[in-house]
Amino acid sequence: MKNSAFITGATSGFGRAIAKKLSLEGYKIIALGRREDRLKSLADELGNTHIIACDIRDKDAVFNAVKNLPENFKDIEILVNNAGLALGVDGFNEASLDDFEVMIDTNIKGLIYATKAILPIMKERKSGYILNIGSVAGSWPYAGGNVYGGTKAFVKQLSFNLRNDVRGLNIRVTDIEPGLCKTEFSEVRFKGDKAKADAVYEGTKYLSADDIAQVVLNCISLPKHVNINRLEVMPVTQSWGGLYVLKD
Ligand code: NDP
Ligand code: 8X3
Repeated sequence: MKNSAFITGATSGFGRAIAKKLSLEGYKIIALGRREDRLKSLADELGNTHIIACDIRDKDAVFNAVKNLPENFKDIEILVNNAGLALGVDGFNEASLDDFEVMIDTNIKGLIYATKAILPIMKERKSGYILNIGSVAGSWPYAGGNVYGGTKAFVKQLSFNLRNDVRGLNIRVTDIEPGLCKTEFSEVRFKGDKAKADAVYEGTKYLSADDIAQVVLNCISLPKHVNINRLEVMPVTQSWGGLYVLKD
């Protein structure tokens, strides 16, 4: 049995697929998310899984959960900071400030809480790998991407800066930046409007959550002296739209 892999947002999409993939590789899984029923069914399916049903925005809950990990799950080698969401595609002026705050609190502050709680364990063990799930939205602007893209640009830059701060500790850091992938992401973004969510993926070949889980596993499987700094992954069907020029 390998060490523990701590995965945030493990109730759905990438997180769930990554938990399954790493479990098959022999890692013990620590799975965090809000939907406890889903965490329980994941644990039943995988075995050797410790579940943490909490909101990543709840700083005390995150720190307490890490502090109170069962003894045999304390050897965290892998942290996948995956929990996150986009809300809406409105322009900045029309979009809801509450939605902005949820994205900032989850994608930025939640990621900081989990990393701050777990990094001392990796430092102590002088070994670890932090994989942050960024997005193409952190590099490439699009209409309605405003604050969501901003949070993912933060994830990228924090990942780079973290690399400097863990120098000498034998800890790897990678920002994985997926493009179009069908998960519950768009249902969340369109607040349960399934028709709008489905339209995002209609008529094209998108990535699967398992593709991203495989990318995570590929990174982990590289020799320990190799650090991928950022890894952008799109389906072949996705490319850039070019710059927009307003004409009279
Ligand atoms: P899903 O909606 O399928 O999964 C999101 C996961 O995040 C769920 O497990 C959810 O769990 C968890 N989560 C959300 N908010 C919280 C919270 N407050 N506390 C704890 N957990 C939370 O989407 P994806 O799998 O696609 O998204 C995973 C990550 O990938 C996100 O960071 C997203 O921004 C990013 N991403 C997605 C892309 C895509 O096209 N799908 C592309 C690029 C990046 P629960 O609701 O149970 O709490
Ligand atoms: C998710 C990908 O293009 O919808 O981060 O922002 S995108």
